[in-house]
Amino acid sequence: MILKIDKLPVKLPVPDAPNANAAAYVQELLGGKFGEMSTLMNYTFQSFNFRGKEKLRPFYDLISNIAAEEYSHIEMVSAAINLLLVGTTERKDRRKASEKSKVSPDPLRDSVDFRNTDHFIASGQTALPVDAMGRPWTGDNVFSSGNLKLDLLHNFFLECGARANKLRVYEAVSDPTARAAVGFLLVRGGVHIVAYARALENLTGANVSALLPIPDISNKKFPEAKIHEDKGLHRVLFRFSPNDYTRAGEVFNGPHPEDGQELIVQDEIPEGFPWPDLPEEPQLNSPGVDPDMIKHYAKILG
Ligand code: MN3
Repeated sequence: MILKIDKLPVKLPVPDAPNANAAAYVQELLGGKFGEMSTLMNYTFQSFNFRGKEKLRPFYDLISNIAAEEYSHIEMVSAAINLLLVGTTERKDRRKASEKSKVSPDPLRDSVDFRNTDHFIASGQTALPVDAMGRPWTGDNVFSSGNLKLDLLHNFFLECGARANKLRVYEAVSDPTARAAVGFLLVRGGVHIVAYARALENLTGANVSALLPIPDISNKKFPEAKIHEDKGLHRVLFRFSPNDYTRAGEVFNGPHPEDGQELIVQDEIPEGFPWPDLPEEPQLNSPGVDPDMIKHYAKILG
């Protein structure tokens, strides 16, 4: 069972201006092969399929716990995409002008030139489970072999691949909303990289931490990540459950591979921030029918 909390894990700034193409780019971090839907569903299915819990409980607790945090990441990235899409098509102005000329309004005209037309056709200018090219997320992105060493190795690779993609989205999109989302994900994904490295080390004795960071640049170089690392968020694993998954700390322990500070499991989940207000989009009949549009057609048919 899962406990759901109506909050976001990080405060996202409201964009100065809408940016549909930035939203399309950020979709990669939601529904891409290495996006948050992939981390969420990989760890979720691995936790559902976990055998031998008696013997390996700390590893089960670690994977289950991270799975729960990933849900908060799909929520946060979806919120960022929504924020970037607010106001990208015209609500009223062009319609008023066309009322005079008797030309039918086309408030979605700008969307023709945006990278992802599904944001305007399939959705009400909102997030979708697709990548930056609009390809739907698929269960093919889930790896759940049942072999713990192999699954942990996959998860370590998945988080490093995710980190590479986050860095590239950061380089492509300078919007503060997108960068706040990426900065936070770099830090929390960084915790999960360390968690899977440490899990492999505890399971096998291999020095996986010696590979880090991948790619070879510190989160501290990015201001939107550094603000969270300065608060210690890069070495805390939150226990996303009031009473369960208590043994993850038997795997997530020791010094952080980058700055040597102690890794911590915190029993309380983060406080969270309210969802930003997302206004109606009447030109998309979202959520309801646009009264001005009806008035316009009544007049010209009339
Ligand atoms: Mn994540």
